[in-house]
Amino acid sequence: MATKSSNAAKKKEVKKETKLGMTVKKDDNFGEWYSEVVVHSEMIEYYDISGCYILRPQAMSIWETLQAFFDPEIKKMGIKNAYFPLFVTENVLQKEKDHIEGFAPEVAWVTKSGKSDLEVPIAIRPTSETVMYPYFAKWIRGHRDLPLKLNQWCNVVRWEFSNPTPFIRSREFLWQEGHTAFATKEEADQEVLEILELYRRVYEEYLAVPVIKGRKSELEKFAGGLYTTSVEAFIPHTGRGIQGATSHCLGQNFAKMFQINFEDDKGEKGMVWQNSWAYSSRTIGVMVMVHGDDKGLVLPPKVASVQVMVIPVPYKDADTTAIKAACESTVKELNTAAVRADLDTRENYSPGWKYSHWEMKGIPLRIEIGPRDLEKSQVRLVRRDTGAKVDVPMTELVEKVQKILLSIQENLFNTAKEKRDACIEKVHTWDEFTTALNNKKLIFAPWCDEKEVEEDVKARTKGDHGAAKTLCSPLDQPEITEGTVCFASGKPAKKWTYWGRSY
Ligand code: 87F
Repeated sequence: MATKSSNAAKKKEVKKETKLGMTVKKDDNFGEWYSEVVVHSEMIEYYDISGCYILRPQAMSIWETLQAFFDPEIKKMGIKNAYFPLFVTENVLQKEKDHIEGFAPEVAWVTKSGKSDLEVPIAIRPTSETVMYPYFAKWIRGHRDLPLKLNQWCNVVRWEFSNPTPFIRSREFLWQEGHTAFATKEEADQEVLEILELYRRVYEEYLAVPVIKGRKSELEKFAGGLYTTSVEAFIPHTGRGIQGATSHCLGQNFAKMFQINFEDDKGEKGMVWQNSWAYSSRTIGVMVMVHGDDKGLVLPPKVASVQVMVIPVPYKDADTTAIKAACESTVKELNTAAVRADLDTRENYSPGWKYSHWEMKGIPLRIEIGPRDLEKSQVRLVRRDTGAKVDVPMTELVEKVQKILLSIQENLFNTAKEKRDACIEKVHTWDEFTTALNNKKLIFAPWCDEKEVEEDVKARTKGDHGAAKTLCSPLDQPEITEGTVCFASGKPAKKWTYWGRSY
């Protein structure tokens, strides 16, 4: 039997834990809310180097789920995994000097081993073009060596100085980087779009985040490439766009720089056409920002390592043994049907405390089992996304749970899309543009597609919250009707383009 003093100790412990709940509302202070969610959901632990974060199992399992989707998909396309070194010499890095110029401040260097200076400093890869392409030049000789299609899963380091944010902008992050070389531009063009479609699926099918597939402007594209495509997401709470992933056609720029040549079937010399493409651990941050609420994290069932948490609800003199047994068999039955279910049997926490605890961690569905449920041979299901409760006969457990998980996945996407779409504002004039920008809109405008005009828009919108820029021109273009002019320059419009502030 528990003594008075040990009961008091238990209570104290519960109280201390209770303090770990969410204290900031998403609407009140988005930045603090985000930090609180990623830490309290146990995805992130802050580290003693600014801009570096520990990815805890809750985060890593999501990364692995996305990898388990993407990796087999690219293998079906004939892309093979490889691993290149983390380090690159200054000499090789400088080969890309025209494009690296803007990036140079972000490159981190190793200058010492122990107490002695290295003979030459070596850089830590910020991306691997310069690491890989000298070997592409070596490995590609004739047309039979093409296409060469490699991918690597790795970390990269970019010593960012502005506002580090877990997942979204960190100094070290995880990504996959694909690097491919073809004999013809047509093959390269086709792959760019195939990869972009996989990125759309990562966001929309797994993370339940709607994205726009589009092409980057000349100003926003990767300067080393020919053209850049991307998937763009939007965060309604901050009114900012965020680049979700990129798929570049590099053209022959790198082939020239690194002399990646081949002999075609007629014995004629040619230069390869290249692509590169990447998505990173930023995907997870976008998901958190889009779905999270005042109670904490909200996980789409497809990426939740635990989809269902079963919680026993023992009333004072209820048969706790029977309740526990029912909980255990519920978990077992769900696991057998490949539903990822777990059981919280801890006795030093009340059911109510557990409800908010697992809500904060984003578990999509909770099952409560109490004495009344046992009597009626039912369980109570509570959805994380809507809070809706439904009592389900134990005989229909698996079927109902599977159906609800699918419905949660669908509802998260639909809700996110509705909220995103409600932020889209079509504008035709500069006045409408600035008003929409101040109202945190995702702006859709006819544009003349001139670099100088985008630079001008940037300059004219510079302010405390950052300037407006193009996010992308959607691949799916509405018609430009006769006489439509650019919102910023008044010249004839060439395309419809999304504009806004961005991360
Ligand atoms: C930071 C420091 C040095 C971006 C950098 O997008 C170099 C760079 O080249 C740099 N930040 N970039 C562009 C990366 C282009 C490209 N690389 C392969 C991708 C996809 C994956």
